[in-house]
Amino acid sequence: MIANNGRLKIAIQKSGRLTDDSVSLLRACGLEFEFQKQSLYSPCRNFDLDILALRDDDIPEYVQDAVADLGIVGENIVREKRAQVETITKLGYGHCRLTISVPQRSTIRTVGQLNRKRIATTYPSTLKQFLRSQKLKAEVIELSGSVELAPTLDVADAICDIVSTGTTSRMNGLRPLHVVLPSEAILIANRETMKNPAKKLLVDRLFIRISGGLQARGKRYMMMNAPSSAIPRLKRIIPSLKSPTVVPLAEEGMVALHSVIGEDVFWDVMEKLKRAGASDIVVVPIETIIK
Ligand code: PRT
Ligand code: ZN
Repeated sequence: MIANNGRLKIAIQKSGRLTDDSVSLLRACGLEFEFQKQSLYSPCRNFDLDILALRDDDIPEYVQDAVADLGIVGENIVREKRAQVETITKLGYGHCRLTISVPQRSTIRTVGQLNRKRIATTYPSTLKQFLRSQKLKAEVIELSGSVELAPTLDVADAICDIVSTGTTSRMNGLRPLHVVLPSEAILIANRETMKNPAKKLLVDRLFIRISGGLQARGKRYMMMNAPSSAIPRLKRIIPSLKSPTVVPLAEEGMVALHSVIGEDVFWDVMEKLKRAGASDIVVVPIETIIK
């Protein structure tokens, strides 16, 4: 049932690894709201949107059942719950991978050798689907947590669990064997919401803001002065998305060049630009890029 007050509802994780980044993402979209972990609803003051704080495991189903129109949750949870929802976009945070690992001393070296072995997991559905796809018969042992302890307790020969830095695995004497599913936070939508013109309009407005922030991520805006004679040289150095904007300056024979640049290459490029004749180089952060 879609609540009919016309406002969108977006579900985000109440308290956990995705919470801070999800709140920051919504704030970066210009949304004004108080977010309190204790309260279920946080209404936005300047957009027809209410934020619902929920356990991440419940989000896919609540979006599927229209308790919320939208949700931000790990792809791993959406897959595991087999939720019938629409994925709108990946969000670039909460990166991790659902991984099959075995004890360091295990003789299992290939996925094929998992046949007839015991694998402990909190992701039974995704694991079973993977085993079927590999035509493997293994016993899936469903646990509710602390999966990494299962081999030590001799409850399992392998585990299938979320890995991020890999520290937990290493500390428990496990080595990765196979990545079943790479995952990150994604924005999902209820299918009926996307067919409702008024709600779809709100979703589109929100999506433009979110993708603007995603486009701007890792990019800076760079401005510099240079003699016009240096333009061809400078243009070759700047790996911008489009050709840089060139603006004439009041001083005869001088121009200003503006360009978007990736922060990963910025220092290298800046040194080259200086050597090629650029001066007064100013670099500023970009909040959003609307295409
Ligand atoms: O209370 P609630 O049910 O909402 O939260 P939760 O405790 O179930 O989930 P939470 O907050 O731990 O994770 C939310 C989402 O973050 C997950 O569904 C993933 O999409 C994503 N994510 C990213 C992770 C990790 N990184 C991660 N490292 N989820 C879990 N982990 C676990 C991992 O299983 C391991 O046990 O963190 C531990 C440390 O990982 P390493 O490899 O960095 O040592
Ligand atoms: Zn959870």
